[in-house]
Amino acid sequence: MTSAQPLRVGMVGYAFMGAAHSHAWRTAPRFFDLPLQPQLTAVAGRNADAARAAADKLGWDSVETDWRRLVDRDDIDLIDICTPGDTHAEIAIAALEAGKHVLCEKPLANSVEEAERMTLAAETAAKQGVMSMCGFSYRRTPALALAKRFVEQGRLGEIRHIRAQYLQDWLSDANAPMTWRLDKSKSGSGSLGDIGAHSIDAAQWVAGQSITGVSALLETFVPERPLAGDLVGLGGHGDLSGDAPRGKVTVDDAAIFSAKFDGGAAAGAIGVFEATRYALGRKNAMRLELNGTKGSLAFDFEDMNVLSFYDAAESPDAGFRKIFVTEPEHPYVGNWWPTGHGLGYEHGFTHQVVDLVTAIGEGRQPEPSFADALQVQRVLAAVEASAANSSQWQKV
Ligand code: SOE
Repeated sequence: MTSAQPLRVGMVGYAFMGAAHSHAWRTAPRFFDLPLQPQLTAVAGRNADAARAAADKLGWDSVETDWRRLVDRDDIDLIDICTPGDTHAEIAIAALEAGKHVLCEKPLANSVEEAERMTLAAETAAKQGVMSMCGFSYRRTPALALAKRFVEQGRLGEIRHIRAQYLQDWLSDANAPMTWRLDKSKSGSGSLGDIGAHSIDAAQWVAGQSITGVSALLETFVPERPLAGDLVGLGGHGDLSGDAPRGKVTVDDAAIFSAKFDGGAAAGAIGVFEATRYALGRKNAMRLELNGTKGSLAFDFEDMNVLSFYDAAESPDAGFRKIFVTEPEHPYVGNWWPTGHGLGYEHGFTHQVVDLVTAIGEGRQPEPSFADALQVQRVLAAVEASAANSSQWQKV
């Protein structure tokens, strides 16, 4: 038994992300020494039976049918927001004002205006020791964290090119259902905010540079889809019977954009980004490649335990070296399995909890902060503005 003080968590939402977060809250203290001991105190969802079933399955002690109850409860220290983007601002601001720490899924909000209000609330709360973080979980993939370490060690030199792709294919089927991710009023945007936001955050974080301007193109390939019924997840089929109603897709299916980065004292990199859920055969190809004056790095989540590194100081025919990121000295890895045994998608969420709880315990601002996530939100808005204006260059 640990003697650490409890950190009593109330989670809102319990679908895909709620399940990933629940796993992380349970697992983190079993593999890492944390200054506070997470407790899965309550989960909130509007449907009492479904929320109860989720609580039993995912390991939560109690259930609420209104998230406001979590915010009001004295036995909750942190609110974990795993709901669609249209609810993030209201829940996060109410929680912060009630003195609860907040973990909020990405993208932070559905608009820059909401993200600004959330950031203001976060900065005000931080002065009282109440912390907040946005869930860009890929930062916690060991190979990407190692990539950042290499950049900080100067092993790439000055970064010239940043190439980021996030390729999935779960919407390729025109009969995949019309879930909330395809409804702009709920999700804010489509591939752009759902997966492109991860690429933007990861690229800026690994390179240590911010995007200053973009030129973009957005496309919606399938304008209507069968209504989802009770379906909330990815893929599957809606109601395909006869004249069953179809819903209008109001978000982008794919986004591409070029970008200019701010390199500080050095010349900034130029970047290309692509986010789509129509790349047949690509399941979760979250890829990032950086080319610098001394070397290059390449990562693909479909081979997530590998970081490829090209070192220009070596003989050119040495080519890219594949680093199997499973050594104890690699980020996060030492707390898991013996050398060579690899990690998966869920570990990013576990590491996210580790970093969040450690920062809260030490009274530090966790990263990415709401301010960091607001900057990503500004890039998303600039991409949309450019695409709406014939791809004209748009400053962030
Ligand atoms: C769906 O595209 C999704 O589940 C995203 O919402 C997640 O953020 C990403 O990690 C995996 O893909």
